[in-house]
Amino acid sequence: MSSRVKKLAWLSSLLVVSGSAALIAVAIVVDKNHPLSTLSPVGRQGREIAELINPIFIVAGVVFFLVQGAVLALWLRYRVSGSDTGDGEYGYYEDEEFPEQVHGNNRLEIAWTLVPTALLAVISVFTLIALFALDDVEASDEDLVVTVVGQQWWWEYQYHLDGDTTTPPDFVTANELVIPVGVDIPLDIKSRDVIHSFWIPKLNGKKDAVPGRSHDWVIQSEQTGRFRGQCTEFCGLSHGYMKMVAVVLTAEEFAEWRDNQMTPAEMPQGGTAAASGREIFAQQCASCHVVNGITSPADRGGEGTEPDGWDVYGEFNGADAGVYLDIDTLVAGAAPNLTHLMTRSTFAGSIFDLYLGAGEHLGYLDLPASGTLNRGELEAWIYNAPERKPADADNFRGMPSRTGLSPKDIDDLVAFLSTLD
Ligand code: HEC
Ligand SMILES: [Cu+2]
Repeated sequence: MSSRVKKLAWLSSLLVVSGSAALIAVAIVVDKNHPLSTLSPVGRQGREIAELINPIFIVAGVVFFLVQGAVLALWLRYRVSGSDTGDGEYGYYEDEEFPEQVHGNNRLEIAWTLVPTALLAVISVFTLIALFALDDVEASDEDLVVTVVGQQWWWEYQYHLDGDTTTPPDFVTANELVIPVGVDIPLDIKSRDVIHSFWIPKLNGKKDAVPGRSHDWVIQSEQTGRFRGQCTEFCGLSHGYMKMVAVVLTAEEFAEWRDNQMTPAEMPQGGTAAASGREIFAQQCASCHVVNGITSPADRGGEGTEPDGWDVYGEFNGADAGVYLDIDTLVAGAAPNLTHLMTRSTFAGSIFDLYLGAGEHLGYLDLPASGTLNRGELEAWIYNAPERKPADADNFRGMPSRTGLSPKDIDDLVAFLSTLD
């Protein structure tokens, strides 16, 4: 064997060994406290997944060490170790010392076929049991079904309090999926444009949002709190910024939140900053955003007519186009419903906090009254959203910039938005 080949052999063995060591290190330090960790579930379905991962990981770990150990042992045992011949080549066999050459070994081959087959068969039984358990809905008094609509690059939630997803929703919100604790909430997952995937790791696994289809899923949490999620199907430019939060409230808090979400916004009093903000909103924002009780069908081009961009959105709405073109459904089809913007703790695909230090310190329902508005971020967003989050507003993806607004316009707009609690 030439010394070059030998060096290569050394190098590759080294790579295998250090690579394995690195993998083990990663596996050991996997951060259970990470907000997106599946290894510290708080929901029934999430636990189901973790209980499957742990034993399989142990079995896979044993197999890993056995195989790597065998590779190492064979390498050490049959390593070429002749003496230097002085001509720059060393470590080759003389013909008579060549190890005995064998071909085929039935017993070994049958063993290494049967053992993995048996292992995988056992794993698949448990996997199937878990898979069925994941979208199985436990009966409860709650009729609520939430239609989750993914789109580039944020999530919309349409609440159907009677569980009937074929009728218009009772109210619509964005980015933060609010649910009561301890109850299975069925989800009906859809997409308006491309394939996305809905994933709140601590509560359940991933479920794809596919245009033209409706996927059933269910979510449950045994604890109150805020749990982070992330779109996990690459969906273009701002895919990485397409996040969401599941907010789990007690039954009483949930009822309070729900009743508030159903109340339309009130017109600001004349002469205030909020009132002039509302006027700017009607001109600059209401073609996309709905504020129940304040924006009107005329803002979006009037009933029966298709405002600019509707054809585009209608097309992407696919089978659901009729629903979104119906002004009474509260859904603009293009932008988050802002009726209760101030009740959310995050905005723009949950990448910005709407309140400073929210989540850790304040109760969710106290945010509008006692939270400190993240004013700088909100103003920057209104002025030039594509700079804060890459988007393609010319093609109706994301929010356009409004750099024509004066500082006073922005102040007024924020004053108006602040009334939306
Ligand atoms: C062409 C349609 C369009 C117009 C016009 C528009 N927006 Fe938006 N807006 C969007 C879209 C789409 C999003 C979601 C963007 C994202 O999260 O990536 C959004 C997000 C927002 C959000 C964050 C909402 C949330 O819950 O995440 C606020 C606040 C907002 N817009 C305010 C305004 C204001 C104020 C105006 C007028 C100055 C305006 N928008 C004009 C389309 C529009
Ligand atoms: Cu996505």
